[in-house]
Amino acid sequence: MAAQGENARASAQSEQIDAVIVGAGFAGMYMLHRLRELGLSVQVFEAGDSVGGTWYWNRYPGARCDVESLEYQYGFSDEIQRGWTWSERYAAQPEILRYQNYVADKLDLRRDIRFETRVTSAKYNERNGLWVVETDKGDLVSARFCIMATGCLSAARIPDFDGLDDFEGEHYHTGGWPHEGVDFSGQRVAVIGTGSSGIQSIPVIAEQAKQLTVFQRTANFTLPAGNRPLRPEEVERSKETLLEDRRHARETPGGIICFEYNRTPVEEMAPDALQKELETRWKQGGFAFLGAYGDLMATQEANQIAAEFARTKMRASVKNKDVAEKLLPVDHPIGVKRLCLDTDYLETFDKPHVDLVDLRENSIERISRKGVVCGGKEYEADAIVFATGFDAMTGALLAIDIRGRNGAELREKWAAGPRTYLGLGSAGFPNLFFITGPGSPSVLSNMIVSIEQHVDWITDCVKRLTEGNIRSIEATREAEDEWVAHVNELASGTLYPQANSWYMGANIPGKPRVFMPYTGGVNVYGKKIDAVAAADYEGFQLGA
Ligand code: FAD
Ligand code: N01
Repeated sequence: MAAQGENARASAQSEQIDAVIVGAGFAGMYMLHRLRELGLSVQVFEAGDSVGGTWYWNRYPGARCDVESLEYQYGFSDEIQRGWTWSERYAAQPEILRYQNYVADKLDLRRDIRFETRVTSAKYNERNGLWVVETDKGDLVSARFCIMATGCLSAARIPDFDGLDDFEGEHYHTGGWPHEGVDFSGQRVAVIGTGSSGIQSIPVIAEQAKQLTVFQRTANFTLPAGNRPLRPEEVERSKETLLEDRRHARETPGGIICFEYNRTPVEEMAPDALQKELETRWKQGGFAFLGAYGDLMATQEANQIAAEFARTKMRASVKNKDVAEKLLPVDHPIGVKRLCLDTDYLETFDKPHVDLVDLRENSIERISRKGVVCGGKEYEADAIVFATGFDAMTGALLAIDIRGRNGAELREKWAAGPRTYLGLGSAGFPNLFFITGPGSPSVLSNMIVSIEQHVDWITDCVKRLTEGNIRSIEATREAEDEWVAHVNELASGTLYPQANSWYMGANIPGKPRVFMPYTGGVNVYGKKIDAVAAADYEGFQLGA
């Protein structure tokens, strides 16, 4: 009850508005726009000094999207999309960030965003039904709605290596790259991590560095992205069809339409047809490969065929046969960790100044003053790049002290894994929404499609509450329990739990091993959340 008293005092002193949004990436920006359209007073808080989220923070060399640019953009405004022209099949980080700034200008978003301000706590005051939000800059704001647009991949993480403080060189995390860039010319560089960020940055860093040592714990499936400049006619065509295309994208499992899934199971395909399908899709580049046949992601046996095809291609890309074998993923099915798309990643290891250290033989013991120590050997480096990923999906949310009814802590509630209803709300936390929260398709999809799906749903919900004079909406325990069980059951019927992935929380020591995203697809999920809304928010309790 002390927390209640504290909250009551805080809300008496605080600025009062309709809604707080935390985060100004793609999600927070669009949410702000939609709530303003409803005539609500809104305050966005963003830790960075500008908009962009992922694309503001991840400025490492080689950073670019892996969903094609023509699909990795907002689809809610014809005017916005017609005013922007993408230059490459997969846009590089600076271009995506410029696009986000263009949207922020166009919609005049910045005036409601407080930058360089991190939200530290959000506490629900049951007496007046308001959220009291506090920041590291001393802001205290009360709002009826609190919307977390904090991102699934925004809590960058450097593992707790002993000795890092003693390292005499510079170190960087890909997810917090210096804005002014880094010049590695003439330097010996160590890169730790070979996920998407490592695989994108290693070839570019190798072009500059005098010596590059890559520390690989798990080899990943990677295939050529097939990046290229976009042809003017395809850009123009996309401008004519984008809004219609986006409607179609919502009807697909991944929110992507640039390739089609072949529904035929592998055993029904003739060997030459199968080979042709795999070859064509490999050449096409991108995620099309995972749609080569119907059961590729369904059974171990079927998956193994595509995995072996990929390994053969990967092996052929590296001349040094010993190194090639080390770069081959052998401990997980293809597609159950995010597939990596690269430009000359494997070929980089044939360069005389690039070395691979396989951490499956010896893990990193510590960081020394001079470099990285592993297997009793010190690998000297002038700079270390941590491409070591994120505390994904829950990290940014649980970094905030979020308390609901009776002062209950979200951290405590989620101690054994996140519990949400539809990935949008959590029982005991009224009027608190998550955009692309755990339990929704989120990271298994084109994220912008999923973001728009959630923002539109939340907007309709807020409209229903305000127009209906309803004070609050809150997931019921029963609906939440059923949803959590459903998400787990779906995941356990797939190959996903077979990998030590960040989807499972496996990259963070001590994090509960739970498969966090919803595997049923954007299309199926969209129908479910629409049906819930149509049934006047079935599974939620609406408070008078
Ligand atoms: P973010 O962009 O992560 O924004 C969240 C914002 O919230 C951040 O700016 C952060 O500073 C802020 N924030 C968090 N906590 C607080 C707090 N307590 N107080 C104040 N501010 C806070 N997805 C795809 O679909 N396709 C891709 O090609 C793709 N490429 C990616 C490449 C990289 C390098 C990475 C890391 C991710 C990629 N993703 C991709 C996923 C990407 O995160 C999403 O596509 C999308 O950008 C997420 O937008 P968001 O607004 O939800 O979150
Ligand atoms: O992070 P990751 P990321 N010692 O977690 C290793 C999106 N994204 O930033 O696999 C040694 O995938 C870790 O090893 P292991 C995309 O969704 C997209 O690369 O845990 N190594 C792994 O190799 C992606 O999936 C793009 O065994 C350690 C690496 O660090 C997500 O963001 C580009 C270690 C981390 O890989 C995250 O990608 C970039 C330790 N103690 C990101 N701890 C596009 O292409 C971790 N590692 C669009």
